[in-house]
Amino acid sequence: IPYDYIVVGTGAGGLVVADRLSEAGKKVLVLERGGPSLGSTGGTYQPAWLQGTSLTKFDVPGLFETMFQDSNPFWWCKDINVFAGCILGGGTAINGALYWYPPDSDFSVANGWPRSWANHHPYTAKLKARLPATDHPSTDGKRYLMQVADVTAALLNKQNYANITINDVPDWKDHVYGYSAFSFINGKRAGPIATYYQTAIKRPNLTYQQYTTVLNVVRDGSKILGVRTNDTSLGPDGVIPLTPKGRVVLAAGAYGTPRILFRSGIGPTDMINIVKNDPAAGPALPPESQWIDLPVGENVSDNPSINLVFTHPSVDAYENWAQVWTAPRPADAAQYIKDQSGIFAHASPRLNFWRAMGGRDGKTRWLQGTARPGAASVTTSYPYNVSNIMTITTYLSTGITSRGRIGIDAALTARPLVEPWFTDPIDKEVLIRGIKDLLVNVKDVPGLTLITPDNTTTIDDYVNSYPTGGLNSNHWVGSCSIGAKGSAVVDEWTKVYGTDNLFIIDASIIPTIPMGNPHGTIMAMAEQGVAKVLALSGGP
Ligand code: 6FA
Ligand code: ABL
Repeated sequence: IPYDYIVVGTGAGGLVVADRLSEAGKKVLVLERGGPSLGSTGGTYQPAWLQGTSLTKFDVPGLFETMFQDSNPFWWCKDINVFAGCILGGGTAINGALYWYPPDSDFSVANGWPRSWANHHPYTAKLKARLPATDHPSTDGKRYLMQVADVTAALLNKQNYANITINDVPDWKDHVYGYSAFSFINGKRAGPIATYYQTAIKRPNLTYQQYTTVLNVVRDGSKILGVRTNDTSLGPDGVIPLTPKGRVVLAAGAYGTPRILFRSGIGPTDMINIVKNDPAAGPALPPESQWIDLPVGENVSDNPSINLVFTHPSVDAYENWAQVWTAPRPADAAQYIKDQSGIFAHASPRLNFWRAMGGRDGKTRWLQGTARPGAASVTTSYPYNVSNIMTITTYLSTGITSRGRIGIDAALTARPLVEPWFTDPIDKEVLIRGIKDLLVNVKDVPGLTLITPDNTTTIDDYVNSYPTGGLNSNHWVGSCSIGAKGSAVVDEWTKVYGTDNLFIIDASIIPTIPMGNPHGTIMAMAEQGVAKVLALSGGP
């Protein structure tokens, strides 16, 4: 105490930042509200069949679907009303770990990035060196439970899709499919926790404090003096100070970071007034003359997604993943314990595909598909064989024009205020057309049957009556967008406008939805973001 840099949050953004700042010799404090995840970080939560090993729920890829089927899901943030990980690694401790090297479009001027960000290649190369992707995560190099990939490939082969290794050609995203790629290493969840965190935590100039929630930054006008936490043993009123030239980097996620800003008097006045009315948070606000009006929480996007459920006689639905925690298939469990090979070395997805689509507004939107055994829900009045079910989730991706807003309610719970899916009807039109195109050849794949929607429901009706929350893809970006003064929250150095030394490096600064599931893009962004922070003069 005090610190050169205080990093708030240990998700996809925060861990990269913590590692690179400490590598540069800065005195760094990392604050995380959650506790351990992977066994290597002190995590211990495991099913009975893994007793005697150091493998946890978070380590074992094949336990991914149990994140949604557990009576004590302590890893979810309880004060964010969408799925968000409040644990070491954030979303990367609990996600499906689909991992894509970013295409150039993920950092293009056309997609809202400052020109100085366009050459992401050196930073993406740094990420790849630390965390290579794999599309064959089992330690024996074989692929398991691949029937869903074969069936989906058979469908796409009727439609002139090319079969590629997706991460070998990140910019090729039109009519391609390939095996799902993951951020797993040695058959286990890795991501930034098993890589960046491991080097960061060993450095004597880095302090890691878990189970500590940052409530707000403490500031005098534009100058940030430190952070206020919920732990009064860390300093008077829980406040931890910065060195005179010190900086704070917020990496608390697309919901967590805006809430910290609102509680620091930064954001739209309606949100700060909610804080003002809160008996605990209100008194910590700076005087109204120091409030900083920025579009925090606006410009939010997330992929709208629709599930299509099928059966095929070759598919092994793996009991819809319902047995993997309490009663896994014995041979598969034994194989995984022996050498981290087999079905448990994969998360549920098996194949991914992309195509480009034109809209009547002249814009191009990309459609992504993810195919997996099992299904979150089936709606049909016809009989079907539950042991043969599989899902193709269709996501609308880069190019979507719909935007929403996130904020806080009177309980200070972070939530969507305007849901971001289909606020532009053209997004919906394009997704419907993409689904119809995909389904044209179902009849040409012997044995393939669409069961949700069933054959009494049109695609238009299915999409139009889809429960809005079900459109959520958990890929929130844009709530603290990077961009030009006046319309954005952070500048090209990731510094919050109107402040001297407050930075943001997490999903919230990404201005438009990336091409694929975003944690690879977020880590590549963080490599570039932290390099810019270190290069910006005036710091420690
Ligand atoms: N992304 C992918 O690329 N592939 C996937 O397969 C994938 N799947 C999922 C998924 O299945 C689920 C259920 C969810 C929720 C997300 C998925 N994502 C996937 C998205 C991906 O995980 C997120 O986009 C990514 O993790 C976002 O990275 P960020 O760095 O922006 O934010 P995080 O939420 O990861 O981390 C925030 C951290 O800050 C957490 O550790 C949290 O505990 C901490 N924090 C929040 N508020 C704090 C506070 N006030 N004080 C201290 N710490 C705080
Ligand atoms: C992602 O990127 C999405 O954010 C997740 O929603 C998705 O997992 C994973 N990757 C894997 O594709 C799905 C599960 O497969 C479903 O069982 C679950 O109902 C859904 O997440 C919840 O959003």
